[in-house]
Amino acid sequence: MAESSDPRTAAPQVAQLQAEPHWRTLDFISDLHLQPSEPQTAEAWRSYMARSTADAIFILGDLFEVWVGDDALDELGSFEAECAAVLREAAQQRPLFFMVGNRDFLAGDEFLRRSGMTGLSDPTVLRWAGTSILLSHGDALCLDDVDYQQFRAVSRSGAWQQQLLAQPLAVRRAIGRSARSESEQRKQSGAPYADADAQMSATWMQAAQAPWLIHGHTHQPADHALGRQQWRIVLSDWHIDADTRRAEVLRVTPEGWQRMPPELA
Ligand SMILES: [Mn+2]
Repeated sequence: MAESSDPRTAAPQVAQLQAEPHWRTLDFISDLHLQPSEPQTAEAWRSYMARSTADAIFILGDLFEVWVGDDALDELGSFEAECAAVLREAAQQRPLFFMVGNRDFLAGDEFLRRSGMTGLSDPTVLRWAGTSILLSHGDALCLDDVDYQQFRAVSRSGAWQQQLLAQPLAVRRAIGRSARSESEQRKQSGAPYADADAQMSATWMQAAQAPWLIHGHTHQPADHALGRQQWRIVLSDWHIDADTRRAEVLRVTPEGWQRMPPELA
């Protein structure tokens, strides 16, 4: 069948998550790109996690700028260990859900265990309040980024990951730094970024029977109306420093959704 070879029309495997009956307020965040060199972003996130009034928080990928392996948690005083402690504390107040992104896809079971979060596969459909919300990081939808899709296919294989994780932590940290500077160079070169493919998004939503799709990754926060009562909602990245203040929580209740600054969420 010719159609099935086109990824745009191939239905994905969609995992399901049934919401708890008492959940009324759901928060969605992604693309915080937490890193030691951006302390203001990390502090805004820490403060939000400690104070949020949501019934559940969904972190849809790229929480970290880079994740080089769960053994980073064992390094005394590491940034990763500090962040896991913030999560563990917040997870005692409400359930936290985590989906990996393209920067932190090596975050594994040990990270989830230590941070008290439940892992979500990408995509997952959330059945909640009589509706269905499809959740994704969003990178798999950006089909025009052909080089990245090739890297994604290779890097999500168990063999590739085992080979990388067999390297000493210091070597992996160096690999992470060089991948990061490559991506900075690309950003500065002004090369255009791919957006979520419209056909693929529609195929996914149909497969999940979900009128809503929430994703991050593109750093282009917007509410896209796709049809009657159908929405693709793109989360904001977080970037706070001396000149920039970009950070948003998407809060969903049975009445609708709003984008809030993290200090008010
Ligand atoms: Mn991403």
